[in-house]
Amino acid sequence: ASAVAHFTSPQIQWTDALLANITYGTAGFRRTADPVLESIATKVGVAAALRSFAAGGAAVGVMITASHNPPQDNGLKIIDTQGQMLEAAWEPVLGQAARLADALAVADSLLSLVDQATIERLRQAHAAPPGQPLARVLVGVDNRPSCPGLKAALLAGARSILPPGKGVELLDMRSVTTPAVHWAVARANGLDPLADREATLTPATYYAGFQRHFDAFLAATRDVLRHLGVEGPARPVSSPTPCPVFVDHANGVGATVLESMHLAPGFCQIYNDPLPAEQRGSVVNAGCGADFVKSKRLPPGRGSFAGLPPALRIASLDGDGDRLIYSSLSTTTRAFDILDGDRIAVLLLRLMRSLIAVVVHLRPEVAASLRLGFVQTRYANGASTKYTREVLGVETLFANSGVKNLHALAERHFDVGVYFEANGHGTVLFSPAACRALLDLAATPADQAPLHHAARALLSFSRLFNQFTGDGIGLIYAVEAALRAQEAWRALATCLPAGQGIPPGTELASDLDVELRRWIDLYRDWPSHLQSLKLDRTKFLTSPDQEDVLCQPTEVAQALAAEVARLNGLKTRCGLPLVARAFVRPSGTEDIVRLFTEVGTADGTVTGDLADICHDA
Ligand code: 16G
Ligand code: ZN
Repeated sequence: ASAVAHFTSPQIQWTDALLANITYGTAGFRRTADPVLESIATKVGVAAALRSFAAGGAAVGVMITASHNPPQDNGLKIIDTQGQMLEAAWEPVLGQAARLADALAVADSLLSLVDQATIERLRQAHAAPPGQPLARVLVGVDNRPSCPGLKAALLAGARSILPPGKGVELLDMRSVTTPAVHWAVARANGLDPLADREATLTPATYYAGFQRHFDAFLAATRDVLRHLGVEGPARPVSSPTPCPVFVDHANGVGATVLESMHLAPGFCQIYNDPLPAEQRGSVVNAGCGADFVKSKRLPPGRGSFAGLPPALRIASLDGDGDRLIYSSLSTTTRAFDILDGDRIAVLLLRLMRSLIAVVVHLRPEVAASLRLGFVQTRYANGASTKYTREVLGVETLFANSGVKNLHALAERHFDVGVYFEANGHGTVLFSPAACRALLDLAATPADQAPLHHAARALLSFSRLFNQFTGDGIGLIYAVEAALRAQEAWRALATCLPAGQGIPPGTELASDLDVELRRWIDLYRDWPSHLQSLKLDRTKFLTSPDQEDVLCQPTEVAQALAAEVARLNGLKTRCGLPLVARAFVRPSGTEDIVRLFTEVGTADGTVTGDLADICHDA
């Protein structure tokens, strides 16, 4: 309890209303950045150091960010020793500790997280002479004005578990994106299954890897095509392209990172209004960024389009760089299409499926190590599910909202597990068997082309995906890679097994506008609607494994089921049976209840918006 002073603050009135909203959820702790959050930060510091100490000194991370929330908010999230979200069993205890004002009670509560032997070791460590650090905590922050104060409180908490000199090693990663902290923690603990030799433990090398793997992927793609005698313009992508992707960094920490990266000329351009770096944190996510685009269905704000190309491909990050939403904007007509997490997943699945098909055709025995699958949530548009299941033939499963739920399911079921939330959180995971297969395949001697080139392409593409949580910047590279090469790989996947030559016109995408349109036209979203209802969320209870099944209040569950059943019995004006879906669940991050509704048609075609299609209903 040596951090007594930090736990309690006379300014805080610990009212019931305040306490009710302090819980450690999928987003960690999140609220207005105030003395309460500062007090929570100290407790999180203690918990992170304790977790590391209990794990024999393995690194544990803490990210200070409120992601897509407004500038005046902030939050804290612990990153566990495996680079993933905090072990679920710690969440309620951490929540309980955060709600306590009394320092000794806080210490007791946190110590209840570890076993008696760990407490005994801690006691001995206090008496022992200085030596190796016994706990390691990595700390990253986004660019909000409240970050420095919260970081100081967090560090004070972390240091307090052991005396200086024999205690806690603190690694300050400064302004970084959330996924970079996940990666750094995993790396520090010796985990990064697909890492190449050049990667060292700095965020700069981590980010630089994306450009390198992107270049290597396209080079290998060109090599496969050249080997098979396919001629195309195959313009080197490192030279200026006429069509850069416009990055909307949400004025978040992604901006700082992008400025520090050596981006290939012409690859991307910053979309947002220019602001001095020190002012950005005060307007983070305001009228721009992934969440704004997805939930408001509007293009990110920008004063003027003067000097911009007529058609823009925009990639919107969120404030801490772990989400990505693409969009397409005509600067002349203002026509606007959103390419959300569902659609990003579809694009990646499409390319991944072709890459795997080619490699498996050339080396059939790897098929068992490269089983591809997809995980989404029930917020995914039904048209995307229909597309992945019926057009791509990819097994598609549903998890509850929250990255940790999708991550766990993808990890459990597939070798190559793509997971995405509609809101843009997602990545591709590779099982240990898949990693071994990818590394083995990539070691195929150069004289065994095209397998040598195809395997290099698959490995390089795979390295664009953070294995611990989705990385918005890495995903931009993955999407851009897919747009440039998907047609080539699709042709290879179709022609090679059929023993046919590659059609003469096959080439790396030479026109990204055409590729973008092709992506938008893969399927049409079914009309859907997401509403926030200002109801008491504590009254709503859903089934633990199926968040779309409401258990309480039973009257609401019954009324909703009856309405969905009624809609499902109806036909559209053209006589097509309706496929309706609706569910309510309490938000895990806001004091509201969310209502999702969607109407599609059995053959997948829909016309008009929800109001129109339901006109007769
Ligand atoms: C958190 C989750 C996000 C999820 C959202 C649901 C992480 C890193 N973030 O932001 O994945 O979609 O919560 O929010 O897991 P809701 O419970 O308010 O609908
Ligand atoms: Zn985020």
